[in-house]
Amino acid sequence: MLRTGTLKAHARVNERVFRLKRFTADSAKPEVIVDELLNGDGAVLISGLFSAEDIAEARDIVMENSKEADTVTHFQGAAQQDGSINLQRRVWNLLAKGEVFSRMATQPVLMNILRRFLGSEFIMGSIAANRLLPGGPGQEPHVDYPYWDFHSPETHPIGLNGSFPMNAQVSIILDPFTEESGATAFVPGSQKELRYPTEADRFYDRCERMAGEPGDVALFYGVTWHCAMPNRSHHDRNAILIQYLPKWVKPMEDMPAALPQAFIDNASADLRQLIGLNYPYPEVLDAAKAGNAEGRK
Ligand SMILES: O=C(O)CCC(=O)C(=O)O
Ligand SMILES: [Fe+2]
Repeated sequence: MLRTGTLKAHARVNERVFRLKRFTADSAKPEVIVDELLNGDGAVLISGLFSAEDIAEARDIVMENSKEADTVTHFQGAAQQDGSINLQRRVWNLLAKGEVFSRMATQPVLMNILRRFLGSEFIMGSIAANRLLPGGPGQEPHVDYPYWDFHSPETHPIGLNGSFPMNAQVSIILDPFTEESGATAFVPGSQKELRYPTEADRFYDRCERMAGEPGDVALFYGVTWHCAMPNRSHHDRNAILIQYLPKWVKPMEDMPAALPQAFIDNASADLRQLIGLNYPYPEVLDAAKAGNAEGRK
């Protein structure tokens, strides 16, 4: 009896369909997606933006660059304490690690949505991979940079809320994102009130998953409560995580400092914008070209 009951319960879990609105390159109209991010669930899935070749190449580079667990990570305090932190690995500064990542960062459908969401001169704050090995740990439920330390709201301006966006997150899925493999969990609608989630929010009871196939993109507003979940599958769970910001938010990765000069010299107009070269503040104004540099006229 007990055994049958267990099997039935297991089958139901496997059949679960998650609440995540799905779009294609054609249906992902900027005004529709922006409304979903601000006023809907806070997250969407877009398919068909990347070729299988690009996804395979990106995955190979991530695997090659994460043989050791030797980079900084975030929201993994529990894993640090229980000794499983080496089963999740980050690869930072991806623009320097393969041309495929420049194509991913500047994907035209995403660029169009982001121009509308974050302002036409938006920048990229980080492009990194998150690899969860089999048995890898989940993260604490959180909100993303620049709100990521909002567990201490007094360090931010009084009255700060999520009514206008200072972040958009893109996860390019490189391996099957399932409940078992640790697909990112999120609470639909939680972006409407800027808060760092607490135990009382019952995150794990309420969460849905950004489930998807390799090549799918999960796009979400980073004030939506979310986290990577434990990888209980037998395969690695890789994703490219791109953080986009308005032009005036201090980026998380110092890309101009981390990239070779030749990369910067040859960067396309979109990439120059993304790495912050169109809005070069702070600047040593004592050394800046003399004359008027700002104003309507
Ligand atoms: O990899 C994931 O599923 C999410 C990662 C994330 O939310 C983060 O690192 O801020
Ligand atoms: Fe996050």
